[in-house]
Amino acid sequence: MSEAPGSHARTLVTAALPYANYKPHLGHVAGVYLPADIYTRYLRLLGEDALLVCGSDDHGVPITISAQAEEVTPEEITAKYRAVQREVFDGLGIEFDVYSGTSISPPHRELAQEFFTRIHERGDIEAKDTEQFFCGSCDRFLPDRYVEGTCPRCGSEGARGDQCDACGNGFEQTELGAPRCATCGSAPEARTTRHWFFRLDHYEEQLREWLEGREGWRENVRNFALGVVKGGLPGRSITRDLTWGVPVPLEEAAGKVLYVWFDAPIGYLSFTREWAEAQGDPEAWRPYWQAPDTRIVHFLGKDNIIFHAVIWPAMLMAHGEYQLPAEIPANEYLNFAGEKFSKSRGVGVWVDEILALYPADRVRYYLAAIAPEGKDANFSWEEFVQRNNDELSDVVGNLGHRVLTFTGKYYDGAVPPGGAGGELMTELLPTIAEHRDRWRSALGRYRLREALGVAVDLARVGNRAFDAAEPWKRRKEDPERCGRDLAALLELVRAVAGLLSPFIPESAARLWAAFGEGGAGPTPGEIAGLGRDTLEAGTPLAPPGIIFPRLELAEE
Ligand code: B3M
Ligand code: ZN
Repeated sequence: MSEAPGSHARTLVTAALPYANYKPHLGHVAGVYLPADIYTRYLRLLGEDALLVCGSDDHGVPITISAQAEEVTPEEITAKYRAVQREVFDGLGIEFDVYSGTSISPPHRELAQEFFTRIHERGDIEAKDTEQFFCGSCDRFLPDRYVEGTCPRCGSEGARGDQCDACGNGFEQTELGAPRCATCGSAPEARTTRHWFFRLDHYEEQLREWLEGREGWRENVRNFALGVVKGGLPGRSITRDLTWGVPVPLEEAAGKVLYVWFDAPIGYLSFTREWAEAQGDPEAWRPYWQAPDTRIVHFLGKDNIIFHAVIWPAMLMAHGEYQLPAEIPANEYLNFAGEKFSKSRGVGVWVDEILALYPADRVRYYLAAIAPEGKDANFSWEEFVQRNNDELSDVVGNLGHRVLTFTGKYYDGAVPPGGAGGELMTELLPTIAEHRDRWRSALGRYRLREALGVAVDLARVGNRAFDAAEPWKRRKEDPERCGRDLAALLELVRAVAGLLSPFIPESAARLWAAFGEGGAGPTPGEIAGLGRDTLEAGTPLAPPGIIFPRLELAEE
């Protein structure tokens, strides 16, 4: 099953490599980068060994087309956007252990070439003379998105030479209907050129068996991949007539490079190796990729499923030295006011824009609360403000504030005695444990929304218990009992801070710091519900003030 803890010793978490030609918007963040960060933080809270790797996807036609449009070199455009991407992720507290790029990562070229060579030597790559579109007026071949036309599978307009975004299918470009050059619009001619094809058909059986065995996987991922495999896998061209990319390691292929989708996933490996080098332990990457007790988890958007669940596993099967992906939690899309995010049409919200108005944790909170897991989600400014106010300010913030302030004021700013074994503690501890188990199970199944809901729900339980305990009355009638109640409520607040910490790490640490433990976050044992201690009586409290002030809707 896909529940996290268990038979593995470590987890390598990856987030899809964004092409180095765009600034990620909230849609990218919500579906891929934030979930990967939250999941990694969750594993670490459990005391597990986890590594989060990412970087930019620097090669291929998406980059050369953008470079041409911005009148800069591919090196310049990739450096520019890689820096932009780092800034976006930093701003949101998305912490990669390494954020590199496929054109700058030192081991990348050699690793990608080695993949090709090995697969070639096994007889799984074959050369074929093919017809490719060539634009007479631009005087060049038109790989991938240099050519557009009608999708041969679903009939949509605007399909590109390598893939249709509408149906997610891949195909050979000469299958496109009504092809035209994406640069100048003219109708291309077909010309013969030699290319190398990965014989995916050699892996059909193995892929089918493997996919059928992936029981805990999201159905959308498994069914889509199985459908592709069962539909039959034609050989797939993995070379291109381009100069930007990883050169094909064959003499007869001079002037050609590897298809970007062949080298990009190898970036996960290159970046892990780069991370190991930076640790001063060049071999440290091995257990994450080679040990049978490792788990490789790829976070991505649904348009990348075919590459990660079919082609990349086939590459790994052919190569033979690395573990296959353990999980592929692919997400749906985040729309903006019912429409797809679109830079050209100015639809959507960019990270720097929202961070200029609101703290990162409020953005993280809302995006996790509406995470596009089973279906597309929708961003709305009103809902962003409302959920932050109704949930973080009124439920979590209110609970933390009143429990801590009340105790601070009437119980000398320290945990009152008698909590352990007290009436309310006896009632609340099992509830806390039950919420922690649900939270843990939801995150183990990549259900961020559900896990976050459990954390907020625990805070609701706390607010109801505070109301029922009526400490404003009881402190006069039975101050010792009231003290025991407050000790139990403090315990609950601390648990809420722990459960929220992967989602809103900065604010959770501030809440946690109220208990005088330096904001270090809960210990793994506490989060896992194993051998946890209750707060000691007399522990000094440092109420943090208002952590979640109510938000106003900014002028648009
Ligand atoms: N670069 C897709 C994208 O940026 C692609 C992902 C690669 S993951 C190996 O949208
Ligand atoms: Zn042209």
